[in-house]
Amino acid sequence: MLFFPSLLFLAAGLAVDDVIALPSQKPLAIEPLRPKKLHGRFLHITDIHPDPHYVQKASESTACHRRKSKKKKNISLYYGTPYSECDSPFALTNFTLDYLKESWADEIDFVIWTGDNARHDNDRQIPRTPSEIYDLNRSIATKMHKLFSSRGIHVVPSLGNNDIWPHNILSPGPNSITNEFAQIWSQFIPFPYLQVFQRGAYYTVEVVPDQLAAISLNTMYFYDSNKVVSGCPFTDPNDPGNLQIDWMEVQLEMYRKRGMQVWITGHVPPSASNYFPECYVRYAELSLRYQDTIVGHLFGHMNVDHFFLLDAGDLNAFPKLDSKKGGSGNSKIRGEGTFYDALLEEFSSLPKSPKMTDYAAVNVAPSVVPNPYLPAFRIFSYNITGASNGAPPMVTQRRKHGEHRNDRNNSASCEHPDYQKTWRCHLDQPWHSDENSPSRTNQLWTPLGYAQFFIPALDEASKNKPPRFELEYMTYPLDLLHPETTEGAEGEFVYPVPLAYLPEPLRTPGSKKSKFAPYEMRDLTIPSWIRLARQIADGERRKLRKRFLKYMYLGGEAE
Ligand SMILES: *[C@@H]1O[C@H](CO)[C@@H](O)[C@H](O)[C@H]1NC(C)=O
Ligand SMILES: *[C@@H]1O[C@H](CO)[C@@H](O)[C@H](O)[C@H]1NC(C)=O
Ligand SMILES: *[C@@H]1O[C@H](CO)[C@@H](O)[C@H](O)[C@H]1NC(C)=O
Ligand SMILES: *[C@@H]1O[C@H](CO)[C@@H](O)[C@H](O)[C@H]1NC(C)=O
Ligand SMILES: CC(=O)N[C@H]1CO[C@H](CO)[C@@H](O)[C@@H]1O
Repeated sequence: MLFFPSLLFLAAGLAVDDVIALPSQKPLAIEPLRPKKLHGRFLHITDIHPDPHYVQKASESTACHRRKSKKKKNISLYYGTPYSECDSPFALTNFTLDYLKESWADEIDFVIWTGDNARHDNDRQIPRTPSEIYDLNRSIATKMHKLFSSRGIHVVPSLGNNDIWPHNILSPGPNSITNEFAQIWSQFIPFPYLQVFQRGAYYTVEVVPDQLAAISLNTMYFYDSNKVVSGCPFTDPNDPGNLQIDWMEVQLEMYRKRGMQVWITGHVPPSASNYFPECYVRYAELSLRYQDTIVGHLFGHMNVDHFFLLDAGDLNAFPKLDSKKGGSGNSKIRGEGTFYDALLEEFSSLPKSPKMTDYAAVNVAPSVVPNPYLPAFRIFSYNITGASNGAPPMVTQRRKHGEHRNDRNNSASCEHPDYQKTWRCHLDQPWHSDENSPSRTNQLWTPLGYAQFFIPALDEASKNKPPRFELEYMTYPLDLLHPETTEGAEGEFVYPVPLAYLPEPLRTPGSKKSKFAPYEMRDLTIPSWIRLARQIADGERRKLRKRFLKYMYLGGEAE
């Protein structure tokens, strides 16, 4: 609310300083939050999709809005209907957020929240309206603020394709949508980025001041279902997708110069099937060029638990050009078969000894909405050994100079008129990869793993019997659950998963095997993701492959 007057001026295109005298340089409201103590963990939550019209005992074919027949089958449940096409009742979103506050707010340092906070059914009898969408967001944003940012925990939201009306369509800002979200999220967006936000709905936050940042992207300008933008064409520098990537490049360069590390976050994952081809090329190139600065990529939207790799090979491929390809929303990666088949094919095509400079891993978290699976969220842990708690940042390690890629021989293809004016033929900046950076070798800020929690028995919950979040699985090997040395900034033990949230047998050291620890990743560096991808692709590791498949669809229908 504090922001309101200045926002009006910004909306009118005037610089704030021209209009009202502000105390020099001081942000208006958000003081940088300084958590008292780093825990080395954060929450990733996505696709909440609350639906104010959801009613109990309605039929699934009405999006759980109305009763249709007397049939007992497929009627909606009080806390949400698992494996359905319905959105979340407030009972579920309230339960989830309250649970997160009670159980996790004291255990985490920040919250990555990757969008879609409005219902997304297309019930013609109750059409979605902008004010309903804004209300839903406001209600969840207010709650997020109360639960987290008011207690010193940064919340980093990003815009989803259903947070806007009509869904999937967002024209270049400033517009009513970007202005509305600038207000709804005023608690979360640092003041210096508000003006940029009004133009593009992206911003960045230093989640650990001077040390670790998150960049929140507006993927609507990259998403090929957004029919009012042209998808980062090389010939249009003012395309909002190009402007956003330019901005992202500047942020990465600044953070790199400051020796900081960065999480890239957003709603629609950066895959060739989701993004306009030219936006995808630019995103992939930037991800690899700043491999020494980006610790990871966190996205939502798909509602399917998975990861995939960005690959330098994609930049050297010269496919048939088709900048506005058709198809809608949650399309499969490519070709026939399920999404799982496509991922398996991708993992299988990894070379025997991949060059680590050529990859980045993208993590896509499952949704809170039980459509079409079960509600879930992730608690990541990251290395805080050597972090300076609130004190001025330590002198950071100087990063290696960038290197020009000499294995890219585009000249033949780039002489072809079809390609001369595409990004592929103009991305010749040196790449900053460094084996000794947190994305490659476990050290301060390296992501270590995540534990995923879900509600397996949502169908057994009722008004008088609240559901329960349980551990679904973790990426850690069992021996890392019980650290033997003190590693915290204040010399305390740092557990990747607080012991109370582990199943009973795992709370004491000594277990050798557990169904909760199938991946046994020692950290979430790029080499670790590539190793896992290769293991999943290995026909001999059938058990592991089955687990990966199970987590994707949870026994529901494979898409
Ligand atoms: C009812 O549920 C079953 C199994 O969960 C599913 O196969 C079927 O398509 C559903 N019917 C409708 C009308 O949604
Ligand atoms: C959800 O929480 C809000 C307050 O945050 C409350 O007004 C609303 O009644 C709750 N709804 C349900 C179904 O629990
Ligand atoms: C690049 O490819 C072209 C045509 O295929 C070839 O003539 C040229 O020698 C190659 N250059 C390098 C540096 O490999
Ligand atoms: C964190 O990084 C340090 C090296 O800087 C390493 O010694 C330590 O084992 C890592 N901690 C964890 C929990 O992996
Ligand atoms: C549906 C809903 O939760 N609406 C809320 C939107 O936000 C306004 C103001 O913050 C509340 O008054 C509404 O109840």
